[in-house]
Amino acid sequence: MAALCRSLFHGFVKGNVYRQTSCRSGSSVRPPLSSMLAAASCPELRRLSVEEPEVFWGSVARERLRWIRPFQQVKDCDMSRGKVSWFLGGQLNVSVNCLDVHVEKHPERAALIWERDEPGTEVKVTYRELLEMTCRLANTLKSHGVRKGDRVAIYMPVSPTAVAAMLACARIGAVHTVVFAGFSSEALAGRIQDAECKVVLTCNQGVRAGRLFDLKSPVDTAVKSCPSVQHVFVSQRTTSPAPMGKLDVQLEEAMEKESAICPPEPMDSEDMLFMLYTSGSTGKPKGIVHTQAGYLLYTALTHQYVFDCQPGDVFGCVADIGWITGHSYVVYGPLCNGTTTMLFESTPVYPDPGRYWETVERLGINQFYGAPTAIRLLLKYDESWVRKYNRSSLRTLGSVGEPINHEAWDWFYNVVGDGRCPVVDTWWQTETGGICIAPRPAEQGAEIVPAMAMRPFFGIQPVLMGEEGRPVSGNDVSGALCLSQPWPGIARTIFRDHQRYMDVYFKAYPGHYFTGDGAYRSPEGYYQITGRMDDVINVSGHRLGTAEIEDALDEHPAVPETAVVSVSHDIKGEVPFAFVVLKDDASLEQMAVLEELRGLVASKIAKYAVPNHFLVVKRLPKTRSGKIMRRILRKIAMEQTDNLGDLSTLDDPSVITEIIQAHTHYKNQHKKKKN
Ligand code: 7RM
Repeated sequence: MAALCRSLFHGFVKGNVYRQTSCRSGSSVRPPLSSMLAAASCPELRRLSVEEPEVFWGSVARERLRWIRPFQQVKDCDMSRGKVSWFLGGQLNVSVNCLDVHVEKHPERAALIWERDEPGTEVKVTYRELLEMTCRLANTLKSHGVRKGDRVAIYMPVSPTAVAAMLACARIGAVHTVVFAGFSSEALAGRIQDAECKVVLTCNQGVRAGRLFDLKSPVDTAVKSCPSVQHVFVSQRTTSPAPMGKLDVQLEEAMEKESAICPPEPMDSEDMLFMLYTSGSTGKPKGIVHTQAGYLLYTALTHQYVFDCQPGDVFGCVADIGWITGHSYVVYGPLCNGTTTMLFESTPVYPDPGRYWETVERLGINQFYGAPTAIRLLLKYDESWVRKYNRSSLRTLGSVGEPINHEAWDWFYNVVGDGRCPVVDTWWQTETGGICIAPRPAEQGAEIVPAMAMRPFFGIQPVLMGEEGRPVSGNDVSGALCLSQPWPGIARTIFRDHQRYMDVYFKAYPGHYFTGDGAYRSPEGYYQITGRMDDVINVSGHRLGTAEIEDALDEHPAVPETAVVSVSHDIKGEVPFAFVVLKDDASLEQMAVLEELRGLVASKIAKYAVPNHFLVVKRLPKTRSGKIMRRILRKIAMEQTDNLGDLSTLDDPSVITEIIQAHTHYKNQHKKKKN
């Protein structure tokens, strides 16, 4: 591994380092980090954050958040027991920090710019207006019986109403769980049931790339199997009327009737703010739980420092609110910092591949934050789609969700940013709450190495673990990426399953948070993420468990067993490849089976989870103890059969030749079809 990383990455680390020359010098332009810390340089802050986390985080939390009751203790954490608490004894309200504090200072500043699907039809919402919407929505929830601690499902694409719904929950102490509007009704139902949501918020329809899609009917189907749901609030996104059933409440009409003032609920620092489901290597998606103060502080601080975001900036993160990136860098971080944040409803290629950059020009976006998969898609088109738009407002470009390859990094930096804007490759996870490893370009003399996440954020202490489960020291080494110190943004538990939280994150390397990713530390001490070490795959930056897909496929009556692995894809990064064992009397040439398998995955999970490849095999390679050896299947799928690695635990080696033959046949069929 180390040798591989060396050959891949060493060359440009030496030869191709971009040093920021025209950077801002620390505390003079940005608001003081804290009066006590203001004089400190960034390296000093970094040192303080790791060596004296209580001093660092205590000062930052006092300075940057408005407290209803001050906290008495900065932290009480013991990672070996999976216990994390920050700012104990303190009370605050997240919506007050995201709205009221800004309304006092700049009520007419745009909080949101809703960049709707149709270019040129954007809608601005000021901080004053967003507070009003949030309060009306909060009062609506309250008058329908939603109380502190109740769970609220939000199945809506990004829009001001969806943001107001999140903040309304925060205002009254309810816990939101946003479910990406691309998930199937069954996936939605599973989440509503697990969280026992009292109400669901949705829209009649969604709009994307000029097409309308239904949201109300998947909700109707889902709630049939969700006895906890008492009301479904339906927001009217399009003019098409949605059939209204007895659970349904028209959201805008209900909000009209409510007061625009809603007193904020005082929340303990460690009360739940939201939960968000994410895929793991085994089992059903996990309800990742984030709490109030630590999460908010961490997203706000990372948002400011990683992107060099200044008050009044227009921040353009194109993520959907159904993912953690949307929570932390469309909603909570930017609003806590009083920034104007863009809500992007469309796609990178609608109506044409210039959409992002036309939006940058029209809205004057200062920081653009997106996914490598979109960059890889766009760089296939002519550069003129970028060049014809004025991008001089841009100061920082950010990438998130998966490793960014060199071609994409270079294009982002040179074409989009004209070689003028630092690119920050930001590594983090649903579980980390906010960015953990990323360059901080605003620091004086900070250098940026292409396609490297590089530097741990304040308070983050990465450790690379070797095969014997011990930290590997020194530089130019690889290992399992762990974080050895608690930080305020880390998830506190898995909803109603603390044992699983312990097992997944704290068991492999006792006392450390295990990320599931592998990483390489360069000779300069910079970090490069090398990818997942478990059975999680990353399709266009979206996390999927191979086990989830297998579970869906295995439901087919003709399918006794399947194994799903990932293969590389030049735009999506990775795509699922399914090895399928059929019952004796079935064959995949009976197209029905194949279509049924596709349909199963789409309906149980989502369309993007449907495998791009299906290969029928007689048997799967297994260890003597019966575990499927996906590692070998992946090599076969990737056509790397000259080195299959250690086969000593394999039960019956003849399986391998069988599968390789089937795969060769499949490839040839594929080629024939293409020609
Ligand atoms: C923010 C987010 C997390 C997983 C993570 C990694 C991968 C994310 C990067 C990355 C390489 C990056 N949350 N990942 N960012 N890999 N470089 N900059 O994506 O929970 O949905 O996914 O995504 O494998 O563990 S997530």
